[in-house]
Amino acid sequence: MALLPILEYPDPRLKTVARPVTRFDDRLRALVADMAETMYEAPGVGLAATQVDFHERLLVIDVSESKDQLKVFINPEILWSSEERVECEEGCLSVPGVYDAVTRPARVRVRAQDEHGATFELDCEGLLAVCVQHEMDHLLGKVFVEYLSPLKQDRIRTKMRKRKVKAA
Ligand code: GNR
Ligand code: NI
Repeated sequence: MALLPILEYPDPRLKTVARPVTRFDDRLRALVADMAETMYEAPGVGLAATQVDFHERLLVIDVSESKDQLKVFINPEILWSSEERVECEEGCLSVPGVYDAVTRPARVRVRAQDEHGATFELDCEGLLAVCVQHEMDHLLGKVFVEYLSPLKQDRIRTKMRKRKVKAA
């Protein structure tokens, strides 16, 4: 097990579009374990492979209070989205300290594979629905701040640059 470094916005690698996972092998299962460890340690409720510089369609989520309900989604697809929308205050481990409201479909039905290649479908609502959509955006190279106004995005980039200077 290992903690993986998390890329921070506006790192251009966060714009990479992930490729489908084709091999359900021990390497994949080790990556899933490392991503889960990294998510729990951060702490966060989700993590996409893109954020740890692996450009494969893979994400982990745990929205439970007890932090013992790990969900692994490999090659996820949204089969259905509700017409109903919901606004949620989102944050992102790749944009630390930034939280803002994003509106998305309230419920989604997702098809994905687990770390052994078995296909499953899951109906998601609440924070799980928000999180699945937020993570799937990462796999397409999209960070939640891209839903905000250009002015806000500019302010966030400035804030992140100052953070990086301080850390250096
Ligand atoms: O930890 C996280 N919390 C969160 C809160 C509201 C909406 C989305 C998220 S996902 C985020 C972890 C993360 O950055 N995943 O990509
Ligand atoms: Ni994120």
